[in-house]
Amino acid sequence: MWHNGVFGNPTAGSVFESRPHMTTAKAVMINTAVQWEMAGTDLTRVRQGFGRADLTNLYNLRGKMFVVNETDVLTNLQTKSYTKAVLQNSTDPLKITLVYADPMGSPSATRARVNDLTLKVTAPDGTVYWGNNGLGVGGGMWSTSGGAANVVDTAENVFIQTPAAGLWTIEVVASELVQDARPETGGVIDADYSLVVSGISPAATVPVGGRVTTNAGKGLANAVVTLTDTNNQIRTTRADRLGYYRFDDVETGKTYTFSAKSKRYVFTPQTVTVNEELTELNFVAAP
Ligand SMILES: [Ca+2]
Ligand SMILES: [Ca+2]
Ligand SMILES: [Ca+2]
Repeated sequence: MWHNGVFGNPTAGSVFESRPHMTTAKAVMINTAVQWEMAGTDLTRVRQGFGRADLTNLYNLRGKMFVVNETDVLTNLQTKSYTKAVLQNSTDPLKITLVYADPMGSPSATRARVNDLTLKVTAPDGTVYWGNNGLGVGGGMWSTSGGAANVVDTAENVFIQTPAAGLWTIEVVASELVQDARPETGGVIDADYSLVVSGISPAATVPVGGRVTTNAGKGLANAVVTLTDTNNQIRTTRADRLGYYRFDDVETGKTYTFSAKSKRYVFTPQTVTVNEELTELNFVAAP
């Protein structure tokens, strides 16, 4: 499925070249597994894990999914935020899974995990769900709100059986990075992760904005900013008196070219794939 680009993912020449990261394969399996009812002593979380892997369910959800395949990176205490829409007529549960690969732990440590990434989900009405809260030992099939950040597990889930329609905010927080988990950036302690969200509309909209300034950082009032999509549909907005501009309702998962115009100044257009709210898509005039 990955090689066929079923999740809107990039692919390569062969099935060996286009593979998801291990954490993504794990996150997708957990996310789309079918749980048994928690009943008696046989089907507790300890006994069933996150349920039975279900490829049919995975395939059927492919158009209602958002997948981060270790492409986003955090340094200590940074947060990455995603906004995803649950549609009015959706009958799917909202399931969010974060998986990260932890550096090797020490057998003598009291806690096996080394780094701590954390999943926090905020409903359209502001209710907060922390990863794995209500899902652990003695818990049920679905998340309970409130609680606290999970500091133990390297797989964190938020499962909402009947999610409210509207925009949900999903945050991945690097609560504690003590060891490098990304050798590709030597000398920098950072970590990547996989995030799988199912039960959402892939066409969620988000605001995109930023500031238009001179080379010296002075905001350019009334600068005209243009957004062009791949079908050459154009939207235009004007910066306010401090140079800030904003487009509401930009469809996510698509690539746009943004360009700015202001008298006497020249700006380089920017081509961006919008996957989340952008607040700092800034234009600085050429000197
Ligand atoms: Ca955590
Ligand atoms: Ca690194
Ligand atoms: Ca990695």
